[in-house]
Amino acid sequence: MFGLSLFCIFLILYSNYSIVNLSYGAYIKAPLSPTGPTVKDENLVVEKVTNGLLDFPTSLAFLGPNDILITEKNTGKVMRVIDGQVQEEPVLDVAVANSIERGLLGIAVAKQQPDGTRYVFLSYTESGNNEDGSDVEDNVDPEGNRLYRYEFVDGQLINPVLLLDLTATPPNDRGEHNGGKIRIGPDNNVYFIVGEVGRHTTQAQNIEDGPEPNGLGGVLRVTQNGQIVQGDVIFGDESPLNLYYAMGIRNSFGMDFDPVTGNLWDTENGPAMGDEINLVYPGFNSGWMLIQGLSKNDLLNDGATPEDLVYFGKGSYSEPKISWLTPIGITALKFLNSDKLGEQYQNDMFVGDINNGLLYRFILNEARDDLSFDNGELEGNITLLEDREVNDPKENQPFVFGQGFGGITDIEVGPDGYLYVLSYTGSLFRILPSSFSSLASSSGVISDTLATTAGEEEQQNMQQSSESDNDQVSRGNSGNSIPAVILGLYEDRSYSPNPITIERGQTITWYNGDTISHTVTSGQGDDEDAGQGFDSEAIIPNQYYSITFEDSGEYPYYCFYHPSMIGEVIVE
Ligand SMILES: [Ca+2]
Ligand SMILES: [Ca+2]
Ligand SMILES: [Ca+2]
Repeated sequence: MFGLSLFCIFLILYSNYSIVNLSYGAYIKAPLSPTGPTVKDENLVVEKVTNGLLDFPTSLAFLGPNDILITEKNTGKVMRVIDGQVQEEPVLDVAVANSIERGLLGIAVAKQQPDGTRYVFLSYTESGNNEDGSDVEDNVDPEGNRLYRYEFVDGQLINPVLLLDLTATPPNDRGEHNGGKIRIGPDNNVYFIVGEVGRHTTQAQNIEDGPEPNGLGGVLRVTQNGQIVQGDVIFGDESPLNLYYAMGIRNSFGMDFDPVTGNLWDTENGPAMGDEINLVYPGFNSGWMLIQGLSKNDLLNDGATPEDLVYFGKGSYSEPKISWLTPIGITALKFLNSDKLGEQYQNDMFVGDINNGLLYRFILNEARDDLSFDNGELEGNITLLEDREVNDPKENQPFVFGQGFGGITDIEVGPDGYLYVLSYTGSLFRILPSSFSSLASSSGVISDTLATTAGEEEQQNMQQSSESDNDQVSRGNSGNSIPAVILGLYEDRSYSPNPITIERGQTITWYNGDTISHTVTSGQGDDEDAGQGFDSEAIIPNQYYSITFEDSGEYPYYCFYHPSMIGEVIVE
């Protein structure tokens, strides 16, 4: 319908972004902001910690101050970062299946044993033939989703002990929902969260006439030696029920223990709806695959209520503390057990997402068994949150603490008490008071701006963006560029103004003023040739995209991710 010759698309901010890349949850993965991540609190700054890019980092853990281990999803390498320098040689390189959400996924470092032994726990989808990616390239089934204990000795991870061996073979031939995060609990046991691995439908997924639970779809708990934890029986005393701490979990990329109460909290991923934050008590049943999100909404459209779930032992259902109707691709969860960012943030919960690259802050109530919204700390319309549901991306606003990180895969608190944020785009950032920032740099941590330390790809993006920004400014000054704003999910009011009427040769610059990524894509969602005329791909919050229209005509457009968002350009 439209030829590309009709358009001069002079600004493509995110050339490294691809909407056909389905890895990590088939999620839209927010690119790193060309100007670097920022936080709202002007007393805090974001610094880049790592000098050198990591390959799709998934999790991090501290060995000590400025000494960090980071897992790489697709290579199976555990990289070490000392004083900001990514060391050339990995401390371990395992063979992983790495399709979609498979790979080297989780890491936890235990407190030193009395004899000086340092245990490091790793979770990964082990390759079926000792080669990385053979599940993709040669269709080799993975060996399993496995939890290992290693010892950290002389800069190497050695003496692996297999603690948990779960199937990684999905019924649907895909590689999603392997979970993978690991935490050491206040009881010194090892907690491991795993999804239902490509839609297994056992009783642990609340399918009453399904097979017996197989260890998937829950939080599992073992001792540091891989033994069953003795004491109160939660779901049952026979294998594998005696491994489960919680079940009915579809998939997760984040969990942490509240440093005040010791309660476990998690993030859970819904399908096309119903991301969640949950308080995970022993016996928690999250409801999948009969319930996702708030049960009263019946988002899965199956008419199921909590009474229809499968309960073992002390199992019981609880509603999420908050749920998102439109998924954000919720990922990491970490409590800031430090006052180093200011007392007002101490013990607050920080959460990341992969779709938008946003960092969220949640505050708990006084009893710390629920989230608190009406606390005077959150800005914005909190009355919209009384229903415990983010019905519209605008409702995220009170929680948004920082942005521009690119898809976030992990969050940790360092021995320095600062908040560390890992981006799938390959860098680790940390948030600290601006007054301490220069001090940090003199102590050897890399604190240069992105422009001087970024990898090649990042630099390319930045050049494009700064060129384009100049372009946009100069055109704006000459009256040739027409500003437009992307507001969010408001159907034909999503883009403003709408329609936009311009003359031939004029340029429109869309600014994404929403809190999630959107696109400007030619056509409508059900058109066969949608996107062939023009396609911005993801425009992340606070970024711009411009198109010059050379020929007269009417050009409908929409958001690829949210097809109900529609607009029109009329070129006279
Ligand atoms: Ca490897
Ligand atoms: Ca749930
Ligand atoms: Ca709401």
